[in-house]
Amino acid sequence: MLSQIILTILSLGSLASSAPQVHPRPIQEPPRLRKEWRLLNIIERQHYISAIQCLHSKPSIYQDLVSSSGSLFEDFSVIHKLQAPYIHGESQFLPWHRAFLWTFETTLRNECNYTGAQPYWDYGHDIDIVKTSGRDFYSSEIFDPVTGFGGDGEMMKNNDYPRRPPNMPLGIGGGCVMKGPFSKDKFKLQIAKGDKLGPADPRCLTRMFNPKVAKDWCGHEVEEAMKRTKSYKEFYQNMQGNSLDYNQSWGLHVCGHFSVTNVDIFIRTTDPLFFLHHTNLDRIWWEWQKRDPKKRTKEIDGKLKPLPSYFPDGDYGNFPDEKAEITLDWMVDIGRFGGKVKVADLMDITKSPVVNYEYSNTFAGWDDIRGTEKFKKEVNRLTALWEKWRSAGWSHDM
Ligand SMILES: [Cu+2]
Repeated sequence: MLSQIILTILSLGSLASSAPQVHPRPIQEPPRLRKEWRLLNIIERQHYISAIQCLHSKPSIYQDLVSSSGSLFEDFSVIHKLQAPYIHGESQFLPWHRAFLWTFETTLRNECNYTGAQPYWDYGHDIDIVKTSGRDFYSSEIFDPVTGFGGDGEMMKNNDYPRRPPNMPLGIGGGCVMKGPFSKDKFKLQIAKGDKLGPADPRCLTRMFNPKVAKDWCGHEVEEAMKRTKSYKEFYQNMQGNSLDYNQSWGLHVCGHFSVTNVDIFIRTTDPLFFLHHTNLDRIWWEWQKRDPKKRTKEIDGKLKPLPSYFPDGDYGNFPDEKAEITLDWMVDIGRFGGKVKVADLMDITKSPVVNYEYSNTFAGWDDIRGTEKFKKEVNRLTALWEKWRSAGWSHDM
């Protein structure tokens, strides 16, 4: 299967594309400002969710290659699925996903008249609230059934899954998402699971909340530790679990996925929260780069071949070469939507010839007061406000 996928990847360039590629950067546009989900107003939140639903209503352009893809939205799972073993647990993880997110955001705008930017989910904010006010992580606004992505999946008797990382506790749920815009009556998926290309596998979106992963790995102290790392190598390895050994450390990447959702790495993109989580990782990479911009907008290294713990049964053939390291000239491949993009062109998000965006500051000022009385007051004020809006059926204009 994998050698077939490799051939597929290598031949992608020669296939005719029926979707416009998203680069070069639309220079006439101002930089897109990516905000934290909670800093979007209710209307903006609904526009984003409608844009995802719109993308999911448009026919796939990948069915000749992956017969199970049911929509343009699932085509993004195709791109991710075909390359999953080459873009996780190794050095192109960050630039690849940066280009992927830019392509997704641009496609929402081009195909579905979305006018905003890709939002991110700062789960560290939720952990702050958990620790300060005692509120449950899963009563976060992000899981609201009306203004957010809905909550957990139905409780399953057996929710174990193949290749569960050692020491990873079982989550709660595992069945179809029960409420909100992506529940089983409103959101139907069909892309084949794992590295399979077909046949279509009609089903719902499932979720499995995992409070232990959230508590241990989603907090701001993990983000802060990441930002203190000195080299790109250390940074990308920490983000994906220290030494890539799940027994020692899961890291922020695992936190965002396993605290909530899909454990199948090939099709994680089927949960729209994927895009908010990965945008958060991209934000943290950018913040790390900004601490020493001269050096870190040029700094890229590390092996292209993933460490074995990511894909223990993966057969890599000769691609990529065992010892090959990423360089600024390496091309990331975003398939029929994004084409091939040079890593050098992805390193500085404000000066890139391809991407053009910035991040708004998350809950400005919070970093300075965390742990103080003032902080506690602010958390309680926001929590009360949100509860009030929610119980009023969101009738207030935020
Ligand atoms: Cu990924």
